[in-house]
Amino acid sequence: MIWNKHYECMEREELRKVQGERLQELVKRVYDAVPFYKMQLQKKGIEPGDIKDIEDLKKLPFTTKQDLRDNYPFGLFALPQSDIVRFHASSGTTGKPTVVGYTHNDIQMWSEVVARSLTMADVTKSDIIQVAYGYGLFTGGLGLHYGAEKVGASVIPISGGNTKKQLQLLEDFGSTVIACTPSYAAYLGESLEEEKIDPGKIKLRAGIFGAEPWTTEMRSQIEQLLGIKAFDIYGLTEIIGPGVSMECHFQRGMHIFEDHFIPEIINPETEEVLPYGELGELVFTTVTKEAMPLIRYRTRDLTRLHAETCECGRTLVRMEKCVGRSDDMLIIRGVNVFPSQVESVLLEMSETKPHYLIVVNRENNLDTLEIQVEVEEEFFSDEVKELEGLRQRIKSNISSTLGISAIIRLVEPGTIERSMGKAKRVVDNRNIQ
Ligand code: DLL
Repeated sequence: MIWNKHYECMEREELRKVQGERLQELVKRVYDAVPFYKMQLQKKGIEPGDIKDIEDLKKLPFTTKQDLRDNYPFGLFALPQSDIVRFHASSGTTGKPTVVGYTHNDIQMWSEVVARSLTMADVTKSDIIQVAYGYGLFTGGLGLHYGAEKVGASVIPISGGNTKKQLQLLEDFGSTVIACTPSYAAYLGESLEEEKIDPGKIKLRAGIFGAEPWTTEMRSQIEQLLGIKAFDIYGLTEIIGPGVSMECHFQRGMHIFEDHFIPEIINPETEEVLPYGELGELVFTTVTKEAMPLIRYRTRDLTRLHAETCECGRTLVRMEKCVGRSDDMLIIRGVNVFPSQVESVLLEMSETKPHYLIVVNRENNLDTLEIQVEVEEEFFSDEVKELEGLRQRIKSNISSTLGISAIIRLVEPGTIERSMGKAKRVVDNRNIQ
């Protein structure tokens, strides 16, 4: 089923017309209401009347995370506080959080895009959905919650963590769908085994996983552990939260809801717009958001876009799984390394579990890369010779994939700290001086 056939299957030419009209209106709106945007547009010598169709998007200035920080907390809002019905925020690693606001209409639009997303995983009113993303300032919990209610599913607002309770409700309430981060899904799967819960008693059939990068290898492991089909959902606080894009059954990328969020891919260094199919930084313009619309917001997520119509019938552009964020990329002895590359190598092997940690150190001015990964229980009881063989195989696969050598540390199951939300995969000790 398709939640909103009109927009999800619209001819691309027609969609571009809709985007153009909405863009024109957006630029007028922010020019009058947001001093920051008025200044940015004036700096480029642009008047709202200069924006006539979607082709003019590329004339507009970019917005960055730093701009949001500089205007903390409400400086980019286009409406007064009395029109705002909700705040959310994402906590950065340093400093102040990034704050966003929603009007009543924004919440409606958000529920609509999450409803479209859930429908891609065949979620209907016959489903019981356990929302195990965190509720609160983080957008995951409430975002999925409103979308699931819009679809008419029965929502269990359990939030993140409290694993024993999660398992109990899975069993007792008969949840058919679970929404959480992929790393937490892997942990839940493993806990099911540990608690010796009979998989026959669990009715789960689908998982809505996102909020952090995860590989197709991780997908297979989660699907096996939980006996479900795992779907990827993408979003970010600044744009709306979850529901910016989501993959359908064909799983050939995540469909972006382009009638609300216009995507572009740019070369992060030159800011040049790249054609479909090329890898670069994802940029979004929110054309319908009222409280805090953003023009050409640089997400720092790296991916590719594809525009061919999908077998599901949707004409919406698809984005590939994110390779990572430009600011997650590690440069180790001059070589670019993404944690997702390490994950792919590790999880291709059946002996390893989906729990790992990348530790970077600097010794005598030389960077060292250490990869800790948990190994299936049975291997630990096996002969040392076999463990050593496994270690060597991982070492050689890492070296041929990344182009640099790494210290591989095989650790016992349960050693690496579990996360109830976004997993911490990297410890970079080089910056801590
Ligand atoms: O993580 C929103 C969300 C909640 C998305 C629940 C999906 C499910 P932030 O905390 O602002 O918002 O983090 C946004 O997380 O720029 C990406 O780097 C990363 N991210 C989100 N979804 C995915 C995904 C939420 N499916 C940042 N794959 C984004 C890879 C993802 N990375």
